[in-house]
Amino acid sequence: MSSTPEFIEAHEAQRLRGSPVRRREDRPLLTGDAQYTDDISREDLLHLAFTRSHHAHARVEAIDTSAAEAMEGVVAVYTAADVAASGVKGEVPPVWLLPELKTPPYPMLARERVRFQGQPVAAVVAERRYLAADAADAIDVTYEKLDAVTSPGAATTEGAPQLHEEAPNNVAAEWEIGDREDTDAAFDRADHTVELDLVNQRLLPTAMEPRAVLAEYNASTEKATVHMSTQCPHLHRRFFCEMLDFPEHRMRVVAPDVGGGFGSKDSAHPDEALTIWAALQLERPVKWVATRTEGYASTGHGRGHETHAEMALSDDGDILAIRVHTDGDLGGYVSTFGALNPTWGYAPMLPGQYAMEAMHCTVTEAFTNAVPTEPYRGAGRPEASYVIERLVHLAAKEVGMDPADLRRRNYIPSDEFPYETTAGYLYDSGDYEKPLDRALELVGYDDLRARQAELRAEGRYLGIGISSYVESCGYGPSEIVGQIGGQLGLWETGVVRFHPSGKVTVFCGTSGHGQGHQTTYAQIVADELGVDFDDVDVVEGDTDEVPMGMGTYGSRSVTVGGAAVLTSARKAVEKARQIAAHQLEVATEDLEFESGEFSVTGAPDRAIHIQEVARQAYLAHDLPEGLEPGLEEESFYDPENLVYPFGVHVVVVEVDADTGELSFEKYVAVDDCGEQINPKIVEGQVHGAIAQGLGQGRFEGVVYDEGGNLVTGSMQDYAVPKAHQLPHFETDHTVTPCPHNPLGVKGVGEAGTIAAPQAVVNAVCDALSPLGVDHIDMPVTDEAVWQAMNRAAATDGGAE
Ligand code: MCN
Repeated sequence: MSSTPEFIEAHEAQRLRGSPVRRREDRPLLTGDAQYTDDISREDLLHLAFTRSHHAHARVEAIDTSAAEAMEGVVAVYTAADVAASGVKGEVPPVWLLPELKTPPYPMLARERVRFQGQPVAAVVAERRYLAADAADAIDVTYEKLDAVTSPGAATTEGAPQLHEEAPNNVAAEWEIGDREDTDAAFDRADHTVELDLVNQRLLPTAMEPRAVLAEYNASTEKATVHMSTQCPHLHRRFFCEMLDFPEHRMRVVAPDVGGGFGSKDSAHPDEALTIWAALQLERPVKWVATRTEGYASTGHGRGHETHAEMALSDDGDILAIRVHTDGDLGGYVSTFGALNPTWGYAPMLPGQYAMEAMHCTVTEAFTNAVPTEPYRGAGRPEASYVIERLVHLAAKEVGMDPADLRRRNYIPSDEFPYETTAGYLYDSGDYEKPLDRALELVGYDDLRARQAELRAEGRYLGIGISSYVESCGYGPSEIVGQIGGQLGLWETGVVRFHPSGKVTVFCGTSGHGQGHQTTYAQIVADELGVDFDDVDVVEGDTDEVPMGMGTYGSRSVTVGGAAVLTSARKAVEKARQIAAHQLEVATEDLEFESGEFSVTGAPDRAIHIQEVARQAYLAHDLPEGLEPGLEEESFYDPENLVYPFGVHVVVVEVDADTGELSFEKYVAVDDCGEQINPKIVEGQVHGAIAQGLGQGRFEGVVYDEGGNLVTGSMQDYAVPKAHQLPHFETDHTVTPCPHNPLGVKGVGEAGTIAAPQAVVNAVCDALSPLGVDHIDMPVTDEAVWQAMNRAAATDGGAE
């Protein structure tokens, strides 16, 4: 499986790190041997289905469950009253708290009121899946319908329908960052200002397998086992145990193959918890698998920002300051991580790559009658990057500079890192001009500008969109996480276990679901120990096997998890060194370690391989005095700081002057994620993320109608991009190592979703700039382009 020519070459050169080793996890995924949650079955399995609210906002007046209960094969029917009677709290725990954040209860089953369409109101457990669904349909809920509001801006204006008594005007929290006075002063001094109202639309996570849970309870051992499509089994175990008042040491959570998560499987949802609760009640295995429509109507949505943004500039094109207000859409309740996205996950990254004197951002987090929002690939950073890069595009036009030149002029100089931004984050390392130069070279920027001018003379609209981004990922250290509201630590664990035969198992608390961790961690550890790549196996995603862990999200796995397994490998080498020295009867300082072999300095023939040392460690017949038998090490790695990957993406589009039809001509991405462990996987991650980013820029967007009905409730209405609709991606990279990470790595899993949306919008606005089109909200569909062209024609905005 791993024997690609590159692998053989890398292997012979004893350098797995940095090599494009083929992913060892792909075979089962590609041959149909993968096991997703819904593939798992049990003999006495029961199926659960939900009755969900048809209304976005209503009082629940009565629930008649009699018809469902009378159906043969229905085992149980539950409402909020049953949950209450069981004595459990059953509320989704908000895990990111802000000062004075309002956190009204988010129950597993709606109590007296529903606050979004799709909220679970009742549940049926039955012998068969379709019977459960039919019985759930037979439950008759009497509602008193209430007015709904689905825009965060509208929700906080006077007269809007009110969602929670605890949150007057639907305000969950008011939050700010930066310096208001300095920012205002910079604006007062500015030669130019630009401003923009924009919407960063809600998105639907579209994993191959929607959310799915199989819960079992063994009354004899009093243990619960939960197989679920999760990105973080240990965190989910904690959430569910808190919600269900269940002892944490008796619950095992396992992630089988997970067909994508994109952030939506790192939070606790009511329906998953309710399924586990039902299994505990019935003492029989219970499975719930969301249908696609059900998933869209209940899985945490992404984004949902409405923003007013301004930038102040000097005549020379220096960015002086930015001033931003964002209404962040929390949806009907505060979800697990919902409060983080529009605040700490977003606003500190608003300055982007640019040195500026001041910034100030205020955020209103609002309740709306929509699915609660959660992290979705990028989770705050795409929104920030979108704001700053759209402003920069407008600023270049305003001061009459080429947009590439304006960026270059304002980049934080490479010799000023680590650099504390005006928002207070400490960027670790950066060299922003390099990816810009490379991207412009790859796209043929100067020639393109010349061609654009020629085509314009012919009435054709070619557009070049630049997106220059920096993002923050690999969250930590835990102390800072705590200071900014996180009710969790963001360390990671890694265990390196030698077996007596010399083979190695690595355990890591991250939980890969498409990112190639099995391959990546094996590369790191095999290199460090000097053992064969195929002698190292990797285990993730099982709370009984991996001692502790925080999971995979926020592009943290390689920077935090990778550092943890590296640290443990290093510890194992140090313990092995003591045993080797004892065996060879020399001092530890007299030993050299290379390619797995300990040899005596100056006498290379006197040597012992680490895999033989492992055997000795377990035989334990002759160990140094006081040294414990065995060769297994564990580390909790808590990062020193976040990491700050960056890059430049450029897209070239042409807009049909008559129809508004948009075609992609070229897409170039140059990313810098520091040292790369596996360039092949990095490229795959960049490709997948660009596809998602272009999805947001061009095709996708949640639509609620005025009554709060989810119009884009199926894949027929929600436009996930298909391969043939996307351009060829030309990728390259620069390498600026992270100075505080032992591997020199930065995360890459979200880069494309952060970079791509504004590249598209900037390209379209660039194309239509002769018509005076300055902004089009995403998704930039052909229709949206056509409408913008018509509006421009109607107002004669074209005179430039
Ligand atoms: N890598 C590397 N060198 C680096 C950085 C990364 O070689 N300097 C490679 C490694 O092989 C690693 C992979 O890139 O396994 C991703 O690493 P990292 O950036 O640490 O991201 P995570 O593994 O923590 O993955 C999380 C990230 C996020 S936040 C989302 S959302 C996301 C994503 O990854 N969801 C995905 N990629 C996804 N890919 C798939 N197939 N499915 C998802 O749901």
